[in-house]
Amino acid sequence: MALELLGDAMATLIIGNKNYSSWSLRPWVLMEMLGMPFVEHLEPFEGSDNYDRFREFSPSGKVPCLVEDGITIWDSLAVVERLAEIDPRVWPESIAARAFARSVSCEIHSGFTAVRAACPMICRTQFRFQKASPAVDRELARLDELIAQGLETFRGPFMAGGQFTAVDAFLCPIAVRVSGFQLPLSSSSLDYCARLLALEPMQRWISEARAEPWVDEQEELTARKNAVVLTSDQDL
Ligand SMILES: N[C@@H](CCC(=O)N[C@@H](CS)C(=O)NCC(=O)O)C(=O)O
Repeated sequence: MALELLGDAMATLIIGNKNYSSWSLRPWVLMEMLGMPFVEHLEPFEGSDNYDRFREFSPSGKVPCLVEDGITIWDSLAVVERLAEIDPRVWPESIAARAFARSVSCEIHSGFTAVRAACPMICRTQFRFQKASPAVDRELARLDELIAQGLETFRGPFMAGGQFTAVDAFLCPIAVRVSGFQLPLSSSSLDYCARLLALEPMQRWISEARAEPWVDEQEELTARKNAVVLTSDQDL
């Protein structure tokens, strides 16, 4: 796919499969929640090696990326920072809330590798997680800690106050994993995750994910190694 085919009238957000692409979900849900106009272009994963095909539009060979007036911005964090230049509501207003939101977003972006590896985001399947490990337990405890800190300090209902901002977008894929794998978190963290999943764009993302025909066997097998399948729209 050549970039010219995407059109340049409006920013185009190129995403992967809604069922699996946790990184794509972040800028997508943020733009949807803020009502930012964009064209969605979904480029499905085909097998385990999409690098050459994705390199035609994304320098890293990965999604998401944002194409705007012939400029390509790749990596979800860079995309979110570009969105912040366009719309100040991307980050919270107060310095303290902004500092917290940015720190948590970066921590999520570079961390939580044990939970990410053990519990891939799979929207269509309901699992029960069974492979606890010290690394996963530590990350879940940290997740509880940072959600509690955000809600207590900024008084909710979102992570850095009354409005949905980028930090909530970064937590949306985690909310899918928490619910999809029944991960053990505190009741206030579970309530916060449920609040994210109830948002209209999240409901739409999940129902569109469930309607997708593509199956990523590698992700599905990873999940099945670590968890029992409770309900699935997809037999392997
Ligand atoms: N750090 C990158 C990670 C992007 C990433 O890993 N994207 C995955 C999809 S969720 C991808 O494009 N993988 C290529 C592939 O599966 O072939 C970001 O934040 O955007």
